[in-house]
Amino acid sequence: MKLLSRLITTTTLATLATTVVAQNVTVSDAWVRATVAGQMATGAFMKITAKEPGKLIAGSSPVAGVVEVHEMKMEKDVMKMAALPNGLDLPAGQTVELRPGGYHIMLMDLKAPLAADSTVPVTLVFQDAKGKQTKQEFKLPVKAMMGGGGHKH
Ligand SMILES: [Cu+2]
Repeated sequence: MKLLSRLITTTTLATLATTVVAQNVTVSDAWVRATVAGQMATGAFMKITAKEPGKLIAGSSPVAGVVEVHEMKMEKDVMKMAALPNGLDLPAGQTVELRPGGYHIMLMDLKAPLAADSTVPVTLVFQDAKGKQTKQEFKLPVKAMMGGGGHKH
């Protein structure tokens, strides 16, 4: 896993807007929640639509020591979140929404606070049905929290 994230970090960076057409996936409405000093984790959210069935299996970012694909759900009235061990399924032609309170990309071990109106590079790793992996970097806009529940570890 360490080696994988190092490989991803050294991948050539592509400058991209928030709406991107990759080989297989389209990402739209992407954003990262701003953080305050001392906050060690935040979430990245977006809509992902895959042309062919695939998975979002991993991510990396220079601003975070660890990036994971997470799921958040209610369990006996308690919000819990956990990494998805097999990645996030992306059925063909269906838009999968990553949003506060649901699936999200977790940025942990943050190296500095993420200020609203800045951008954060995040590389996502997708895997197709044959197991082939593709990486794509996104420049995600940082936005202040818009109401709703917190996102705590
Ligand atoms: Cu999380």
